[in-house]
Amino acid sequence: MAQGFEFAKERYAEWGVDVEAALRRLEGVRVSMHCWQGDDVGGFENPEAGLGGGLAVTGNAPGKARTIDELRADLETAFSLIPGRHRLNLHAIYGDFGPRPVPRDEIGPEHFRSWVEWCRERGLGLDFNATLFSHPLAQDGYTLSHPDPQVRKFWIGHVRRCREIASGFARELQGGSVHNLWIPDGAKDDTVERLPFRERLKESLDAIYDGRLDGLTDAVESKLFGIGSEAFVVGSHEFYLAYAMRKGLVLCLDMGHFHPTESVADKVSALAPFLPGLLFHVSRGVRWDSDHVVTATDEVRLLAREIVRAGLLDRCHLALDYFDASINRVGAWVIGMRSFLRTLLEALLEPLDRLRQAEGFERLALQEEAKALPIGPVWDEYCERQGVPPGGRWTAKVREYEARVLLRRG
Ligand code: RNT
Ligand code: ZN
Repeated sequence: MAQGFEFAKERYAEWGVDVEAALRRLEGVRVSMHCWQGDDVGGFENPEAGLGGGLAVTGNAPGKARTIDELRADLETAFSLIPGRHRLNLHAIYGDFGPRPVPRDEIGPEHFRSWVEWCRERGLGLDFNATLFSHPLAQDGYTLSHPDPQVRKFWIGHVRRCREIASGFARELQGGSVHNLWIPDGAKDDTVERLPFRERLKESLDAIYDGRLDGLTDAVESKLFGIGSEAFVVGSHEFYLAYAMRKGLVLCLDMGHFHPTESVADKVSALAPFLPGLLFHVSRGVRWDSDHVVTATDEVRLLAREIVRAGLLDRCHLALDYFDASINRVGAWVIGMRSFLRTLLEALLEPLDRLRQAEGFERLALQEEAKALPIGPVWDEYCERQGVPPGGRWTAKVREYEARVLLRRG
């Protein structure tokens, strides 16, 4: 047993918190870990093609995964250091395509069969994302809202196939599957036309979401700005909020996709009464939408708390979204997953009954005192029970993997 666990349990009990119940809840939480941290959003379609869509990865830490086998080995190492059973989040460019290139509007379940097997063997769920960037037909900045109907048709075909593929994941694996759509469409500088782009996007989405697919959760992701789309983003928050409400889709909120002083946590209760569910891309924007590795920042802790306080854990899909190549990429995954899970544990350990009963200054006072409750030993105990190293001991494993595998990749 982790040192101090019994003591911590008693402290929480004094505040009316059942630690064992919190640990059981945490065990049921499945976070979707994004494959793209492992290879700087490269994928296996055409690894030479540069990253597009205004996404940027900085850094050149050695050992980037170059093949599907390398990415799987890295994922496996990361998952072995993360407590609990989780999900994998794939982008369409991560298919097992074989030697011949497959056009994006021709990809199918066969290109993801080996991923399904890989996940099944490891008890992982699988989520999916259409890839509408890093492609010649996305180069001029527009995809589903493109003025050329042929370009729109190509991308509609791609996303329709992606939904089918994800629905297949839901049939084959536990826990359904989320397909999330994010597109790069927008303009670097002041545009004359805005409405026609949004009308075309709406029309394209109607052609994509023309019916429900079994086990599939459809999510759409908005953005405020991107590199190269500073002046105009077709798929803005208002656009997708309206669309999701009308079609009953899940709305994806990426923590880097809002004005810096906007609270994503506050949006949870504002949106939940109107939408079937919410998907979060947990990310860390440093001064801008920089996609830094997730850490236990106030924003993330507030989000976790709000989801738990509002009793929405079961209606929320939780996913990570960041890409950092300046540090060991496996370490980057583990830091983000462990930090986020720990913020969820912190939220599950909140003395909610006491806080709800408190009034006036006491409400604030108790919230402050509760911040000093001893979560450390409870987290360590959870890690030990889940068979992963507690505390900071996991970093040695990543160092060892770096020396044995990553540094030998050349
Ligand atoms: C881009 C969005 C999107 C991507 C991934 C790779 O700003 O956040 O979710 O990060 O699809
Ligand atoms: Zn995102």
